[in-house]
Amino acid sequence: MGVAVVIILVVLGTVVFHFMSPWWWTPIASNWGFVDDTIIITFWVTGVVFIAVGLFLAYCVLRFRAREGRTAEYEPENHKLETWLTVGTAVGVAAMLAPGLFVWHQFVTVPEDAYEIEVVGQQWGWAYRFPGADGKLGASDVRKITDDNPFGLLETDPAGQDDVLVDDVDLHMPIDKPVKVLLRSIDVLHNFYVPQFRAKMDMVPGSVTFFWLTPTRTGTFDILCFELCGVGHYAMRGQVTVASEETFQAWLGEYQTFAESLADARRDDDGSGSEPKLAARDGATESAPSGPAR
Ligand SMILES: [Cu+2]
Repeated sequence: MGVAVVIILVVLGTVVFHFMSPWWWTPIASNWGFVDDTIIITFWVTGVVFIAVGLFLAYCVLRFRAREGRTAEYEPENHKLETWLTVGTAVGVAAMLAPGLFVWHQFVTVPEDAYEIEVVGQQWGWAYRFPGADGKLGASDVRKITDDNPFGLLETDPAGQDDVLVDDVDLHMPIDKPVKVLLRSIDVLHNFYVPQFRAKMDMVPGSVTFFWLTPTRTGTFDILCFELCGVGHYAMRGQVTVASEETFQAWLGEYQTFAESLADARRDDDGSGSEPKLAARDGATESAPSGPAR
């Protein structure tokens, strides 16, 4: 009797906790509401099965408890019951997996008019690149990375000359516009994650991964690295601000293009100020993870 009561209390307590718990997702800020829906469907399927199995267990403990003269009956086959359990399990698993296939199809089908931006991950910080007036991001190669060219852009690619380089962990995005986020890492595995966007993707050195979203709510949200990437992993954070197109363009206008930053860096290298600047950069590298080493 006691065991059955404990099982029933565990089932009831779990259900009450699920609905009363103060922990829930942070309010969504992108078009990926379908991602939340699939998780809620999974909660329903697993919740119903959990309650049914828990209550059935309590019933069996009570109904078939040990009594004087009662013996267990051995019944290895029950075709009717097995058919029901197989069909029920198949329907439950399909209900959990099928919505995920639909949402994944949407997730990898990028709208034609999506605005491309690039996120570059590095132990332990972020940097961003936006296409210039030509609307195209230029080619890059990690082997071209130097102090003067931290993104490793190919100087021979004209499409890259007007790319705007944001060497800062804070990112801005325009609202209500599909954005294709191209992801690149220049050292180890990272993962670009903004919880409010309900989208994330691994960043793999040597390849360019991507996801897309349409930001639907203005605000400033945390950017987290979601892949354990070294001792400074916890500090690999940034912020993304979703704002109007005008605010976004004004922010973007504060940054230099690749051609401008290269010319500036080379002018600095030629001048007398180059030594202290490089020394300061080396110092910053050694003091990581307090800031991005670049
Ligand atoms: Cu990381």
